[in-house]
Amino acid sequence: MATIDLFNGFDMGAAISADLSRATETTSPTSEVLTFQSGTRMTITGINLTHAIDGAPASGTVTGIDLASGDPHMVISGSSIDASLVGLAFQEGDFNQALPSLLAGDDVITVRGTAPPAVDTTFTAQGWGGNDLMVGAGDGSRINFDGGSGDDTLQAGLSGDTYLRGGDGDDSIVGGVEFDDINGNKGNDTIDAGAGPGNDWLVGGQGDDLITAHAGKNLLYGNLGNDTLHGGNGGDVLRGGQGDDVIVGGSGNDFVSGDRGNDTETGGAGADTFHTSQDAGIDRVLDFHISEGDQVLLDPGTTFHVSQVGADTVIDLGNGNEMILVGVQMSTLTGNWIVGA
Ligand SMILES: [Ca+2]
Repeated sequence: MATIDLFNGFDMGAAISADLSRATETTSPTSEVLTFQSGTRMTITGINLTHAIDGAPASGTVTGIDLASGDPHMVISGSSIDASLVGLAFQEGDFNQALPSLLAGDDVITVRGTAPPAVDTTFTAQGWGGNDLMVGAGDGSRINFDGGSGDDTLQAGLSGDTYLRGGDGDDSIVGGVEFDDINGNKGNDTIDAGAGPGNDWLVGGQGDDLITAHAGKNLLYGNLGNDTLHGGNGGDVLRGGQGDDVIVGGSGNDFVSGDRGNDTETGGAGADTFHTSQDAGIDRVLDFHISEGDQVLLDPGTTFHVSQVGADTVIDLGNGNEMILVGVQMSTLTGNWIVGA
């Protein structure tokens, strides 16, 4: 496990491809201190290090790297990789090539924001392999996290906007106060939009995902798998995608669409729109209240037939596709309760 700290806007994705021509270097079996032509200074620490004629690490074990160039810098400690992999990256002129090896394990990656007054800085970090913990600490920055493979935990923390990607594995992702753009990607992910009315975009990706929003007008999309979506307060757009989904709109005027599969939908308080179509499977709406202004929305050209089946109103869309308004008497449905066809 390595511990990685990124300070003041260090960009793990781009910053280390610069000029790696060495101006000075000091080597020993436990360290290598390099100054590049660009002025960047790097300290490599390790065990039994040897060094090639061109100065690159040749053998031994690299346990840490401190890459400092003025204010933005990165400190890696607790790593344990073959020094030749770092040396090879040097020879290729691209230190980034060493990162997948340096960060292959279960790492703790922390991005540290700028001190007030806040500076609009973007942090970019990747977890690569392993089950990583990625944390935003501080204020005034936006962060761009990619967990990579493994079951990762991403915690935005910072007050700025976020772009959070879970990658492979069963990830747990928590957004920040402002706008969050979150995608769990593969695996069974747990996504929480975090505090604040950020009007977030929350996508589950593949697998069976749990997505929870809070205040604001959020977009929740379960995508593939059997997903559970909670919209929280505010008028949200909730789409289940494929699979059998459970959707809870919360308060506010929500747009709820189970999409494909057999979905269970609850609009909550407010005038909610329940969308269905002729390939939507069998969807059950648990709280259709015409008194709240709830509506059923159909695609243009949809053909349908409405009937009372026991205690429920059933909208038959043909070919086994139905929307069931649970506990609703058809005789109470008047006015524009069903629109769009
Ligand atoms: Ca890792």
